[in-house]
Amino acid sequence: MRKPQMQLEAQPFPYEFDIAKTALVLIDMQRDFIEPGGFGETLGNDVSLLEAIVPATKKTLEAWRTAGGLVVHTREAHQPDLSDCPPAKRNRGNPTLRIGDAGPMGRILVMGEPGNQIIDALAPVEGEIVVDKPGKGAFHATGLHETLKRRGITHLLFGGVTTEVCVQTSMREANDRGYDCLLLEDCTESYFPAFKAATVEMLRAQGGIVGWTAPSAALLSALGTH
Ligand code: C5J
Repeated sequence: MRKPQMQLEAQPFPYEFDIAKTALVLIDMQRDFIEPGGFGETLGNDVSLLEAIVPATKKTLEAWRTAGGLVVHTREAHQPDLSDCPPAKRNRGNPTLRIGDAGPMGRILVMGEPGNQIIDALAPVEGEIVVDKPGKGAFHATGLHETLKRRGITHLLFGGVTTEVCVQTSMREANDRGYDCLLLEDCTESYFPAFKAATVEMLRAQGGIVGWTAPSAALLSALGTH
């Protein structure tokens, strides 16, 4: 049975939401970012930092599913011919393997490859939305806004990786489209802890200029799950 209006303790002030109008959006919890041998590691990052959020994210996902809430999973994923990957993206940085190159988990950030899949612990189940996105933001070239509007979704709870790149971009895109957004602080991570801390601060600054932030325990408590 769905409770209508809920409130959870958040910063900069309590966040009110209705489960029926709210989606949990998990950004890019993919092997390519979280497991050794993927894109994250080829960029020179320590992927174990990201793996640390999996238990809290799994617990949150399971509680949200039990409450009957909509779940959206995104994957940063390109077409095999890379027609949706501009050179400006592919050539950026100095990775050992670029997008589209063959790595230990298949071609880096290419749709359908083993490394491009969401990690087993958080794998989507039937009825959940899976969005393949060619950019950092979940709304760019995906049709996600139209899908959410059709379902009457007005509020978004964000988790995923990395905090200051795809999560922050998606949350800002969502804010500009009129969604009330909250970032679950322990369900998101960066390869750079200082970047995560700064992102959490800046999103909720100035009275919640982009949205709210809260630990997942606050959501679990609002849902009556412990
Ligand atoms: C990055 C992402 N960091 N999912 N992608 O390139 O944040």
